[in-house]
Amino acid sequence: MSPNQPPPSSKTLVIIPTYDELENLPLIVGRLHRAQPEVDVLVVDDNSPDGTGEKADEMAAADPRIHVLHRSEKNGLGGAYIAGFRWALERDYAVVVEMDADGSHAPEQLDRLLRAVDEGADLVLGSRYVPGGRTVNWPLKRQLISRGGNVYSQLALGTRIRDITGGYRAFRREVLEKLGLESVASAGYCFQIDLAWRAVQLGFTVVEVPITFTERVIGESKMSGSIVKEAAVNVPRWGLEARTRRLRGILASRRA
Ligand SMILES: Nc1nc2c(ncn2[C@@H]2O[C@H](COP(=O)(O)OP(=O)(O)O)[C@@H](O)[C@H]2O)c(=O)[nH]1
Ligand SMILES: [Mg+2]
Repeated sequence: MSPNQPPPSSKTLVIIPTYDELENLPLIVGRLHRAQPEVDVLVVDDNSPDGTGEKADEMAAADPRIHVLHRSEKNGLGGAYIAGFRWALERDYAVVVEMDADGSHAPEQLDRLLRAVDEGADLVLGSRYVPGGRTVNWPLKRQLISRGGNVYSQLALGTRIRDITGGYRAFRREVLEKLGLESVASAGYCFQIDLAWRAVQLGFTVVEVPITFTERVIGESKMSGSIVKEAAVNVPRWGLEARTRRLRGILASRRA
């Protein structure tokens, strides 16, 4: 990059999906704008019964950096992010960030992700499981599901990514343009695995940077058993498909 050109992170959109995060939303956006005053925010609300969507509208009316996308019903994290990504791609953002509303992803650490993008990474994963990364106050059950899900994914996909299920990430827009958003069907946490795996397979540079994940203090988690099941079924299938493709490639090149 030429020294005179602004870095990609100078045009960043942070997408925050919300479902019943009325108290958390102003806190997280306030922290974010204190840490990174230049970034725009898109709240994607699934018609939260607690009025998060109306709160987001109020905030957007008072601050031109804040935008809101309303969806009619609770439809999973994946659907909310896809809608947000489309919104971003219709505008001229160079970097798009995923961030939870509940404070688990520290806005004060966003600079780590953005720096890695500016240094050339295509997709930056905030990682709890690389040196320097950690979790705070996370119940043992959730830690086990998360660790287990990552080992499972590493084996099934043959990837070395340590934290492929995390949801604090920065995408260079080119990645979102090429991922094939229209064919992403994953709704829950396997959405995160799906996207990172697609980026790896397309040959994008995927980098992990350490983050501290802090369990929410306010509100409730939307994690459920069906979310775990969705990942458990899909991930080995993707691994098998990738291995079959590789094998076919080897066989075809031998025949040639
Ligand atoms: N729009 C939308 N946001 C959701 C949905 N499910 C979860 N979220 C948001 O996604 C983020 C992470 O969810 P959370 O329940 O904290 O998951 P956990 O951290 O894994 O327990 C939070 O900002 C939630 O409000 C959904 O169906 N629709
Ligand atoms: Mg959470």
